[in-house]
Amino acid sequence: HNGITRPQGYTVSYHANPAVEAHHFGQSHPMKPWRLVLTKELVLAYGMHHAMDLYLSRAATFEEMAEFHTADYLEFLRQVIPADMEAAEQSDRIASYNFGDDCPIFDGLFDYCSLYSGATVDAARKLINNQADIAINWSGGLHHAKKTEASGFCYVNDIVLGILQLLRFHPRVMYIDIDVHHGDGVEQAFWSTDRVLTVSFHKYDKDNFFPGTGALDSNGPSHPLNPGSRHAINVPLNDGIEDGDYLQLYKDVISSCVETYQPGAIVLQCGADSLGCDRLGCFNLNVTGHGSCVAYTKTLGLPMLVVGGGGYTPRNVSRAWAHETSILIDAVDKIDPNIPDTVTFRNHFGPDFSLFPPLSEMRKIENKNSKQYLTHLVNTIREQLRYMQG
Ligand code: ZLM
Ligand code: CA
Ligand code: ZN
Repeated sequence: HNGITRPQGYTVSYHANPAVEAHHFGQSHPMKPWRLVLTKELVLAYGMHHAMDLYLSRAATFEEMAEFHTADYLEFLRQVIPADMEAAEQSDRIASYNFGDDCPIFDGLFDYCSLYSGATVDAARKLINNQADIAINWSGGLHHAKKTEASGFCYVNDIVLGILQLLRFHPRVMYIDIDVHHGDGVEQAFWSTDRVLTVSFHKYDKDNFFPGTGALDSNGPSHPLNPGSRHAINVPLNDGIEDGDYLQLYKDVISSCVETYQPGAIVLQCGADSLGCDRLGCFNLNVTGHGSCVAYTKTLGLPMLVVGGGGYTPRNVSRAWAHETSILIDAVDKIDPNIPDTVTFRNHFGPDFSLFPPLSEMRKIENKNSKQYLTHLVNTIREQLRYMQG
């Protein structure tokens, strides 16, 4: 192998199950679980598995998922089949649980959900049992799912389940979300508690970008009797933000949050739809810029649960998550930025075979975030944090 061993002095666990990757949301649906195949192949080709503990994740049990979701919803998720989509008897419940074009009913839906959720729960348990310092599940990060409702390609909220595990041990957990969409499901799940601080960076345009929530002044229900009021931080952005500005903003916001909140653990959702050239996204981040946020978060030295999320240009999703795996095992300088020219990789990464193609230049979206606006965001959030302290 290529010399990646275990130089880190800390333990990284990697949770995956190839059974997740085989599921299909349907023709031309943007969510493609096979992007995980590409990610895993890169991780293995670079020999990163030599520096991590690999776990074949198991399916979360019904009871584990019922720590957040209702039994009614889970029971429906377990028994529904694609043909029910057209069947009149089920149509009321299908509509009320929000299944449809964004959240289709496909073969093996319940297995898919319980497998990606099991991996996040396993990862969280490795952290609380002190068997890992950093735990990774690229198949998780499905931040839109609600207690009784599917939303935005998400059915079961594995992140909420993972945080509930961490709360068994840590008094305070901080959640960070760099997916281009607002992490509404996680925010909502914890907005009545002061034991979780949620922070989402996202494109915000109330009427024209999903899910339409996450305004700067949306900090959870504000009431003197709600301990969770002000424990939601939102960083609403406009189109086209670039690496340098994003990283500066990320450091300014996250350092202030950590200083004030003093979390015992961090959950980082690494949605790769914030990269340039994403099919659904509208930012101009490069693989290196996205990765710098992961690298900065790692320097905080806290136990860290790292999950995936969105990402709709599969070759770039796999580039980002492979690069971020190398960051988490401290092996960036041992990774060849030229992807090996193998049969599988030729189709996806040719003709350049670069791990770091210039995404921000390939489909340039005008940067609508002025320096003045970004300064305003940081100042407002620091003000919010002062109020949060009481
Ligand atoms: N229509 N097919 C991000 C979740 C984003 C809601 C507009 C559905 C799509 C999109 C689905 C093949 C995460 C909305 C969209 C069409 C109402 C969204 C199926 C194309 C297709 O071609 C498509 C028939 C589909 C869905 C585009 N949906 C683009 N954006 C968002 C959800 C999830 O990345 O944050 C985490 C994993 N939905 O904008 C509509 C309003 C449904
Ligand atoms: Ca986000
Ligand atoms: Zn997204």
